[in-house]
Amino acid sequence: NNQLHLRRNQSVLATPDENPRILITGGLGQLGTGLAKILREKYGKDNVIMSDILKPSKEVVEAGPYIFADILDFKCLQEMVVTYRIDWLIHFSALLSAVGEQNVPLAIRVNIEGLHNVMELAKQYRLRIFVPSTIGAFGPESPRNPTPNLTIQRPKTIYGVSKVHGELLGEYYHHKFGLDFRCLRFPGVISSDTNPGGGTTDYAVQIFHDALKTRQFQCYLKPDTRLPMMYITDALRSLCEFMALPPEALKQRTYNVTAMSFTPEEIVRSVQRHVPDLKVTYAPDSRQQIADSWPQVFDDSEARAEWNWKPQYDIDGMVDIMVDALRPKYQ
Ligand code: AKB
Repeated sequence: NNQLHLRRNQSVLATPDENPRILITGGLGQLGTGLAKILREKYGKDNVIMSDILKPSKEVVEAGPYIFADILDFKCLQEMVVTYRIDWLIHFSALLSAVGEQNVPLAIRVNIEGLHNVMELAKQYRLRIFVPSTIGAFGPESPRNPTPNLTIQRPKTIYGVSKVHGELLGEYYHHKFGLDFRCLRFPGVISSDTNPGGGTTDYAVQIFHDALKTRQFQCYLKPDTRLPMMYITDALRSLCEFMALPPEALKQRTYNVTAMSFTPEEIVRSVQRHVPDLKVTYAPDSRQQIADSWPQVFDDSEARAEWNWKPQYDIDGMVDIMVDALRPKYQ
């Protein structure tokens, strides 16, 4: 009954000819700024509201609407959804894998309580909601090479546990209340203009800064640790394509997406094509154990088959563009 009621309301409220108004939480993280840029080009500057608890730069404020939003404050979120007449919510606020292990209570509050707030809000106001998941939602018992869309998920980090919870709760709300929940499981994302923070895959971004700045890089993972990765342009495009699909085009609500898989040794070789005198040492720390429990190769064949997902960047293509983008900064 609930579902029928919701569906009926949705058809009354739907405004398919108008651009959606979109709220991005955790907008100042690695993915938010780039995503806002693409969505603003597509749907209009004022239709994309960025939010975070951080003080924004001048560029962020000039690029379009930016407001303070604490995802732990339900009333504040509710007020924003009503005031800006939000249709889609993109929920990026989260503590990543390595930093989550340093502060488990905070990770539980942000990643789980915060998620409960946005899910409830999306249900109440019939929002289309996107919550990213991750390769970190798998664990040592999952098949690791390749890791299929549907398999055992017993993650060993609080980040992974919170992401599995998000996947399951979103799918439950979809099934029970007709909520338009959408979720992509991302691999490590590599970007030049915004940095990741507190993840296990961050070494694959740091290497570019250190290689160009000092010609030296110390890697916190062993040379043969294989992990799935993706260049940010591919990651953001997968998200935009996925969000634009009509609900009836989705056979499921959670998909693996990826572009490549490499080890530290392999990315070092690729970077050395540009920085031949790069020297690398290896000093594995607690992040090694996390990486050893994650997928090595991610199987995204269902996203490819069901909504034509196709990445454009392989390892060398990604390295070329990263070096081009960052070289001027260190010259
Ligand atoms: C992390 O390393 O925690 C993230 C992820 C793969 O989800 N980059």
